[in-house]
Amino acid sequence: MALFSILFYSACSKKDAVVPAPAPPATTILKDKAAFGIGAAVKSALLQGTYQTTVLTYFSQITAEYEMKMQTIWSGENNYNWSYADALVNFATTNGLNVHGHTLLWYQSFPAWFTNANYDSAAFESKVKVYIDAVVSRYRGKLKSWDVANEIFNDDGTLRSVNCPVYKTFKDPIAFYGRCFQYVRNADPDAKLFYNDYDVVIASSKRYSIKQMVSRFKNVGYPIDGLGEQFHYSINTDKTSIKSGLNDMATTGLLIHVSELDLKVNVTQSNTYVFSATDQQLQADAYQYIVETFEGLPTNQKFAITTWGVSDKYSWLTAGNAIEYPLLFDINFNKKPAYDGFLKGLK
Ligand code: 9MR
Repeated sequence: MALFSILFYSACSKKDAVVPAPAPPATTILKDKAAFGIGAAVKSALLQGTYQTTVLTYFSQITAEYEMKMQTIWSGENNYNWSYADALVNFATTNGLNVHGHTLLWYQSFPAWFTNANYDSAAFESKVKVYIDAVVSRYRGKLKSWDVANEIFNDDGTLRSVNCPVYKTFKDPIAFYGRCFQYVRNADPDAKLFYNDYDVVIASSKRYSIKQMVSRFKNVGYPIDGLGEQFHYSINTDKTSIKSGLNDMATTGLLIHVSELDLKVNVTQSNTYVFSATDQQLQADAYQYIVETFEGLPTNQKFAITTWGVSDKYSWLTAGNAIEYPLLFDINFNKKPAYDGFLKGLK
């Protein structure tokens, strides 16, 4: 009887073995293949037609290109214009997209009425706290993460002083930023809080200052969960720096966000530039390299990769009529080789 059973079951399993289930086709959709967020910066005015379909098909999260900046929302001391930010957040909620909030504090985005008031440090901070409370609590539970502060350092690691209202007002700007991270945490305890900047992987002095700030926050007890590196680079950006810089950022143990990725191809800014097949392939290779390098980070630190826009047609780099092709989709929303490079880079 036992022998019969063995023979019976082995015959069955042999039979099963010869009819393998067909392997599911490998997905070609970025958000489906990635184990982390795939983001796009969007503009609410463009969210219709093919632009909207492209966002919904390929991406899992969005960043507002300008709608959630202080200059857009804080129209007067007691006046808030929520219409643009609300539209984006409602769109995301309806369609199951995450929203990355960008950005609460940015030297370029303090409204004129605020900077013209020339507040002393106490008034400055209490107004900013009111703003943070209003914005962060309005979107509490709807946003997954916030860039709390953006671009506070120069590439040489010093604090940005030119046109920076925070620098002008505070003896110790870093301590002010730390308290702001705490205000955001208090207003939405579940949101992941990021510091965001550009050139982080290629400018080692800036990176060092960011890491020092993170250590200081940790020592004092100010909350911070992640670092964003914008990644506005080109097909010529040094790959060794990309790898060593990203790995160095990850030594903080924080979440890492490639937060504004785009890669220029017309590096000499020529008026007669033609996007050749060679450059299309170089761009695809560069996207692949960045995604592969990001994939090499510890699993629990891979927050998201966000491209700064969707189609080459509406990139901030082409807005001034420059000849550029920095994104994953061309002006007709067709996938570029860059898209395939990105896809190949995903594990
Ligand atoms: O791409 C954004 C552009 O549409 C806005 O007019 C501009 C000012 O709000 O900001 C651009 O986005 C910037 C981002 O917020 C911070 N990093 C650099 C980005 C490109 O300038």
